[in-house]
Amino acid sequence: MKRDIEDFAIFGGRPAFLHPLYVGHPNIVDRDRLFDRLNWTLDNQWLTNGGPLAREFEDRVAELSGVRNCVATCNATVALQLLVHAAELTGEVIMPSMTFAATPHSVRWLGLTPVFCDIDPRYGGVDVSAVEASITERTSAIFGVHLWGRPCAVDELEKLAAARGLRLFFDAAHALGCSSKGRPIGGFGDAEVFSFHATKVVNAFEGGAIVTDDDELAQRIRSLHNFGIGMEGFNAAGGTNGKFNEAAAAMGLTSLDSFPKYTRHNQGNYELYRSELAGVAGVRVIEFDPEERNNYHYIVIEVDREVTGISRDLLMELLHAERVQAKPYFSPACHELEPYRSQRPIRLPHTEWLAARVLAMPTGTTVSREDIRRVCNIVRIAVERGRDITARRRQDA
Ligand code: T4K
Repeated sequence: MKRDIEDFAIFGGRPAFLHPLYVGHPNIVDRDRLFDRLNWTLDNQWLTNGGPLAREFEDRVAELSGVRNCVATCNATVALQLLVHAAELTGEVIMPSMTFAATPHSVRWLGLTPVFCDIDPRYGGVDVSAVEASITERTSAIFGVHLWGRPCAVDELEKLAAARGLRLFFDAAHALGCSSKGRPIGGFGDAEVFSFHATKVVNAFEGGAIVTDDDELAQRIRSLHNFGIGMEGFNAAGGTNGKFNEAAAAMGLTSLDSFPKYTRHNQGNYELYRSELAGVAGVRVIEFDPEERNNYHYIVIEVDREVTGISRDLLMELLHAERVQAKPYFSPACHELEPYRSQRPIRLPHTEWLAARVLAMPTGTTVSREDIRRVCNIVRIAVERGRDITARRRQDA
C-alpha cells in the first residue's frame, strides 16, 4: 500500500503491480468450448465466406439487439465504411469529436467530410442542438456514438434526422447489450455498428457487425462485404472484402456464451470503483443509468484538477509508473488529431473540457476486486497529496 508520495514509483518507489493491469485486456473465454468450435471448423473445412459459425454469430447478435438483420464483418471500422458506401452517403457527415478515430476515419476514407460537433459534457453524448446547428445543404447523415456504452440521445436524433431528411447511424462499438429507455441498442436509426475487437466486452479477436431492420440495406451490405457478389451477380456499387471468418466467429460465439458473466463481473468492478472512490474529492466515476441494461465495460473517471491539484495527465503518468495502464479515452478528441486538426481547425469547448479530464480504468474479468482496491488506494493518496506531487514533479523537471 502507498502511504506517502515517496512510495510512488514516479519518485523511485517500487511499482504497486508486478504485471501491468490493462483497460481492454481480453475477457477470459471458456477454452474447451472455443477449441470444440475450432476443431469442428477444421473437421469440416469451412473457414470463411459466410460459414455456419459466422451465420450463427449473426443470428445471436441480431437477437440480442432486437433487430431482423445482422451482417458480421472483419472489424467495426470496415463495417462503418460499408455503411457509408451502401447508403450512398455524400458530402458531410455530422458526428461528435469525442470518439475513437475510427468513427471519422471511416467516413474520410471514402472521400466524405466528417463534421465534428460538441457534446453534453455530463456524459459525453452528442449535443443534439449542436448537431442541428451543423446541418448544411451538404449534410447527408448523422453518426451518433454511444460513448463508453452510454446511449446517446437516440430519440431526439431520430426526430431530427426524420425532420431534415437525413440518414442516421450509430457507432455502437462500445454498447453491445445496452439499452436506451428499455429498448436494446442496435435497433435505433437506420443501422448501428458493434465492434468485437479483442479489447471489447465480447471479442472475436477482431470483428464488427452492422445491425438493422432495413432489409434492403442489410442485403446490400452483405453483398458489398463480399466483393459485391449478390443474388444477381456483381453489384453495380462495387464491393470490398469485409468478411468475418470462422475462427473469429468461434471466438465471438464463445465470448457471447459468457457475456452475462462478463457483465456481472464488470458491474461488480464498477460498483467497487464507485464505493472506493466515493469520498475522494475531485474524482467522479461517470455513471451508468441503473434503470437501463448496461455492459459496464468502460469504467471512466473524471478528474477535476481544480479540486485535486493533480492533472489527469500527471495522475495517468503516476498510475502507469505503478503499472496501472489507465487510458485517456478519448483524448485528444478527434478534432484535435491529424488530419482533422490541420484541415478544419475548430474549437469544441465541452469536448475539450471533458477530454482533458477523463481516464478509463482497468477492468474486465482479468481484474480482481483486490486489484481495484489497490488501484483506488493509489488514486486516493495521489489525490490527497495532489498539490505536493505536482510541485515535486515541477521541481524534478
Ligand atoms: N468506434 C469506436 C467508438 C471505437 O472505440 C472503436 C474501436 C471503433 C469504432 C473501431 O472498432 P474496430 O475497427 O477496432 O473493431 C483500442 C482498440 O484497438 C479499438 O478497437 C478500440 N475502439 C479502442 C477504444 O481501443 P487502442 O489504440 O487504445 O489499443 P491498444 O493496442 O492500446 O490496446 C488497448 C489496451 O488493451 C492496452 O492497454 C493493452 C490491452 N490489450 C490490447 C490488445 C489488442 C490487451 O491486453 N490484449 C490485446 O490483445 O485502441
